[in-house]
Amino acid sequence: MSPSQQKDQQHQSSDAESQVGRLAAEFLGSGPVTVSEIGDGNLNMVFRVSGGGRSVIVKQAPPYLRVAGESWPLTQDRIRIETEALRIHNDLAPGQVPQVLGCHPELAAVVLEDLHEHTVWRTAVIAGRDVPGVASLVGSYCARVLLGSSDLRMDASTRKQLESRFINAELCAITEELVFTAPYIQAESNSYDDALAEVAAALRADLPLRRASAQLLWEFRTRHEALIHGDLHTGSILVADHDARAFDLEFAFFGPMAYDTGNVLANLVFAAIGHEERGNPDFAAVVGGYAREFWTALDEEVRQLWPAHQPWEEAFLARLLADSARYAATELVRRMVGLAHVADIDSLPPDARLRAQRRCVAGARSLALGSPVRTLSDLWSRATTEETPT
Ligand code: SR1
Ligand code: MG
Repeated sequence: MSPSQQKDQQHQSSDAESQVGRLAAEFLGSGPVTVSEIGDGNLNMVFRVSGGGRSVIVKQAPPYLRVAGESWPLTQDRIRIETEALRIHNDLAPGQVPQVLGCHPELAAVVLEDLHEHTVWRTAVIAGRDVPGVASLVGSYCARVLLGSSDLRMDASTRKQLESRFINAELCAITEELVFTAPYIQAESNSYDDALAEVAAALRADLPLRRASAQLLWEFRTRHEALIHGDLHTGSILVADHDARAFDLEFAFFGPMAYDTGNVLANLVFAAIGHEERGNPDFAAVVGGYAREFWTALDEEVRQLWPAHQPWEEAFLARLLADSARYAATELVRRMVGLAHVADIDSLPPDARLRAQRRCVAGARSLALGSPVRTLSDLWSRATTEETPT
């Protein structure tokens, strides 16, 4: 970069920071504010703005995908979608997402409460830090928002009108491409270690798995069941003791409930396999406990919220679990060979990483191609203990 380009960039970023500072000022005491960029996400800029002894978060969407730059334009309407989804999820599951303090659609920015004492759940889990109560809270969050925004609990006309506000075509297209399509073809966006090239080639040649993924893509596009988070994993949940808040709702749309629950479970599988391959079986067992707590809380909350005049909750729960396993399979594959990976696996030393990657793909095949999963322990053991081909 030339010195004049560097100067331009400094100007642009200081302009952006003063704009962010002005947006946040009304939520802070009078006096000077400091703005620091704290985000490392793929899509947006995230700033912490502090002043007068308080702080808030400002999330701003540039008109492109942050990690790719201007070569990948992306709608700024994603901030409106995220803001509305946060408000709706907060109504359905009070206190289980960050509070929206203000929204500035013209600047594609939302101001959020700063949960600075919380940690990203993935960070805590990788560090082997048990945060009590969190898995159950995530289970009850899923039950509340998924049932609450579905025809099971929401008036049909309200729900239909709401659905039209969450078409979210561009962000759904990202998921459709990166989760269900690219990992099974030779796509430029794919990225994996050389050592995994053989596994990636086997995935491309795996017709049954490709069929299963194509069918899940169809279901992702056509099952408009509830206002799902759309990217719910341990990296999009902030935690403190007995508190869990789902964040980053820009992928929200009316889609299949099992996409969210399957993603939570797959990301717990990454954590458990990561710990096993790191030589920490005890913490891997703790993570297995999280998966059970998550599903138990979800099951209990669904039964609590279930409408009395709909006598089919057993069938609903059985299908949700079986479909969660199928969606978990797509997440297990895409985080190994696709564009976006997970630190639980990528941070392992090379030999352990390769073993973990192979296990994730083997577990995915078992979930996607085996008989329908009927119990959480069946899901967990198939995903975490499947034999890898030698
Ligand atoms: C280019 S966006 C890549 C991934 O980041 C987001 O967090 C979603 O998981 C998406 O698939
Ligand atoms: Mg995200």
